[in-house]
Amino acid sequence: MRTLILSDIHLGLPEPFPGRLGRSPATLSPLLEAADRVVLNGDAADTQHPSHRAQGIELLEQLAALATRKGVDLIRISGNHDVEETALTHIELARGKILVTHGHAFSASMLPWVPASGAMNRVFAEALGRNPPTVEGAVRAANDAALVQWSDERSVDEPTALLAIGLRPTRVLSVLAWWRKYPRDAARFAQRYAPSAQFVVCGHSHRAGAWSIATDGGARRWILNTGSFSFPSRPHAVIVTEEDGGAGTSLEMRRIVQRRGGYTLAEESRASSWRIH
Ligand SMILES: [Mn+2]
Repeated sequence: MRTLILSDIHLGLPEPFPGRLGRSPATLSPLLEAADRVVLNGDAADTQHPSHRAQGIELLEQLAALATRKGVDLIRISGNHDVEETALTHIELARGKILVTHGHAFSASMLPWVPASGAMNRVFAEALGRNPPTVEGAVRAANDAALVQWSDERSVDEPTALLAIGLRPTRVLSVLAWWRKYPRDAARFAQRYAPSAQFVVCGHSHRAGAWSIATDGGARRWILNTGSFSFPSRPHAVIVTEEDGGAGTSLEMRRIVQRRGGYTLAEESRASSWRIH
């Protein structure tokens, strides 16, 4: 069984940067051929964005139909841009050794630079206190908080928010600090809610990479972040291969490149592969 994990595709959001392929079922099609099942690990489409939701929902439905035609299982995990009842909060692979979740629940503040951040953090803290102390409880609390952003007119427009960051150096610093601590937050989240997870596969921060993190008094964990399809990030995929009969599981992290008008996996990289026995 081969599982391909992608995140932060943001279907429905316009791509204003030249040289980037648009994100559509057609351009994503080659990736659907790379696995038996594809996990959309959050922010697959902007289904909560007041002005992009119709387009996001339509493209997502087309992608699901394409996956069905190709015989690929498509699994959806909620992100903060696509909070929905029908999406999962997370999945576990290799008997709990791999946790796959979007990542907006990792820290007390999911987007410290947006104007609604204070209100979002309050809703998150309150829901965390009410929900069971599980991955699902924590992600559901983050989902409640995420919805606050989409009801705040000042917060919905991401490019405007990015511009605002650029105009205010203190905000740049807050984003950089948040980026820096994000892998550690992910490791702490796993330590607390999914202690048997040796790997956390996430997205959300739009910063792709692999980090090995030791939490205080806890085990060392790999945090694998698949980045984003939107500018300025570079999209990556994590491929999990579970061998028949439970002999072992391997993980691989690959860049996604633009080739012949579509998105496709880059050549194998030996530096970014792991094995679980
Ligand atoms: Mn996100």
